[in-house]
Amino acid sequence: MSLADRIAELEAEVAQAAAATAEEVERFRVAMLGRKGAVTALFDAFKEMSAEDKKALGRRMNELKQAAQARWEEMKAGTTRQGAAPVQQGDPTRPVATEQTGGLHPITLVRQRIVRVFERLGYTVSQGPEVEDDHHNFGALNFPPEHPARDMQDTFFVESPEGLALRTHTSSVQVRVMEHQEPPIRTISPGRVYRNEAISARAHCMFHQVEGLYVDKGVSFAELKGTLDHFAKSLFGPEVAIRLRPSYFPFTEPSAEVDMSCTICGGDGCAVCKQSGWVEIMGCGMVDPAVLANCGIDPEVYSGFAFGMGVERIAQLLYRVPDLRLYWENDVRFLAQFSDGSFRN
Ligand code: 2NL
Repeated sequence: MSLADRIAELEAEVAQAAAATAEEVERFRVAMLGRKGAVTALFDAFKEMSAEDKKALGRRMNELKQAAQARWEEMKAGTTRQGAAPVQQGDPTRPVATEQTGGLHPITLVRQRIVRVFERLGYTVSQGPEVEDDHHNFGALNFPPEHPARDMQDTFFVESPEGLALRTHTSSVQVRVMEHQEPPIRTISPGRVYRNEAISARAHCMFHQVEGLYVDKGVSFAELKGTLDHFAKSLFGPEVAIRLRPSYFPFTEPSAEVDMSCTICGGDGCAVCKQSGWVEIMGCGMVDPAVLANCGIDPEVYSGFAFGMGVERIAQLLYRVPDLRLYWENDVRFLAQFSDGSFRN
């Protein structure tokens, strides 16, 4: 081993030295600085070296000797450095901590809660493709050929000869159900939908919808209202009320927007409800007879109601989420707040 290497070795030894008792302190002094100690031996070897080597290493030698002396004084004074404390070895057989396991995404949690309310009323859950043809997304639902919703600005088209597009609502799934199933039909269709919009605090190009459809003999607007009142109270509490405002959708007639009494201020007026006491939660209406006919159901025999809501919107009201972009940023400081502990063991 070269002298330089030996110096480095002893420098490390000095830096890491620790002593718990006076005996150990003395053992360090003897091993390093005693007449037969390592540093003393180094100086003996140093004497035999060429003038050139002495010049190169002399300073380090002196520094090492000073460091060894200082370390010895320190240890004598009873000050052991932290880095030299004995290593605490944990118990490797201990079970791993489970507190950090994940939870369901707030949109998943709220979708499940919405779906549950309707399942208990006897609704089935239906699903369908996210890439749709014009007939299921627009044609069957009474969108005239020149309707603005069919515009490139609102719809993401897929390059294809058939004019496929990302579905803009899950009504397309319900069209498929009506085409294949005889009434009575009670179904809800949760799923992702896409609209070509600039992303902001209030809008996203993808969101989650839950649509509902009930078709049978003699289905009335009063039943629609009762169903939605039950839904709002189930999710937000028995004290909330709903109101319906006339509106327009191509696939329902009559159509309405559904407002709920503001859950933040209880209807007194606040920033969330813009002082009105009411917040919009969904759209609804009686299925247009032309839509029933398009799907092979005789509108002279059957009638139906339908509704559609945004899961992000419902979650925003349930959890007071100020900005829709938070849902998709994957920030655990946001997501961890919704963990219901169901994934813990
Ligand atoms: C909204 C409004 C709505 C429907 C969806 C529907 C489906 C069929 C026939 C007729 Cl197959 N209607 N769905 C009806 C009214 C409103 O959604 O604001 N969604 C986020």
